[in-house]
Amino acid sequence: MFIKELTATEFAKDPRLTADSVLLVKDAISHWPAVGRWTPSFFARQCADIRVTVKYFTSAGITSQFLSMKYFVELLQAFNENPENRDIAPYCHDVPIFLQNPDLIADIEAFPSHLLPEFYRANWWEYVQFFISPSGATTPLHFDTLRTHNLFFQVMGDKDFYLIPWQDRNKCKRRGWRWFDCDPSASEDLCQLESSGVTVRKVKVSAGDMFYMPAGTLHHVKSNADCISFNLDFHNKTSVLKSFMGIKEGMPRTNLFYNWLTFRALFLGMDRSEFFKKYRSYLNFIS
Ligand SMILES: O=C(O)CCC(=O)C(=O)O
Ligand SMILES: [Fe+2]
Repeated sequence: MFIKELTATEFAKDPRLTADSVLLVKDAISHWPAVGRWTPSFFARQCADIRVTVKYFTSAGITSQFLSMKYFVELLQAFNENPENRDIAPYCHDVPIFLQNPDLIADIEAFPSHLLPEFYRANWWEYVQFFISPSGATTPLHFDTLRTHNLFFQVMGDKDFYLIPWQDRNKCKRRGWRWFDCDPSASEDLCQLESSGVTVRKVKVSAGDMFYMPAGTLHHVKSNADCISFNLDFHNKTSVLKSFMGIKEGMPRTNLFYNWLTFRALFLGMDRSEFFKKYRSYLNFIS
């Protein structure tokens, strides 16, 4: 797996994503008002009553709750006072924040929508999924369920991404469609992976950075501080076609619906608002 790291100035000379390499652009978004302004307490004040999905990635599996932002931030602060039990790290995970509070878009200055396929550019903010996590919170190894590309923005704190290429997915104790029973940040599991010929790459993504993972990249993500991030999962024509091969590997039927819809959007020029009416539920789809 090829990993490119560029400064914002270097990236500005050739601002493109290439599907065969992971890309880290240092300080690409440091100038956004959100960087510096957005903190958990800011969200507790500005978005107190919006309802957010709070996930717990425990050793026994994933559980989730639907809570107010204010209450989630109280849980995060309580966890920070007593962080020993990682199993109860509350993680505000995959929240379509700009649909819930469009005023926040004003804190994003010059979103790089030119990096996306034309279809997504005008309404990029509709597709955003947002994350707030305490230090120590971990999203276990997985790939993104529709097998989309992932453009990721780190607004506060830093995260370690442990990355494994798509081609190695069946060497990593795969469970169902997209989860994996191994922890590439733990030395024992890492040794096992390496002895099966899997190379794990670690990338630190810090506040102000933009990060891109090509479709299907496996990632295990650990927060090293209170973190705020958001991503945008998107397809291009190549990735949406490849996504249909997931049928042979146990991809859920619901995914087939969203990928078929996206196929129609990208190949057949479906109307944007018609598309989004049907796609909207994907943003609350836990899989
Ligand atoms: O930041 C995280 O903990 C998870 C991020 C992730 O899985 C994603 O962006 O798809
Ligand atoms: Fe992911």
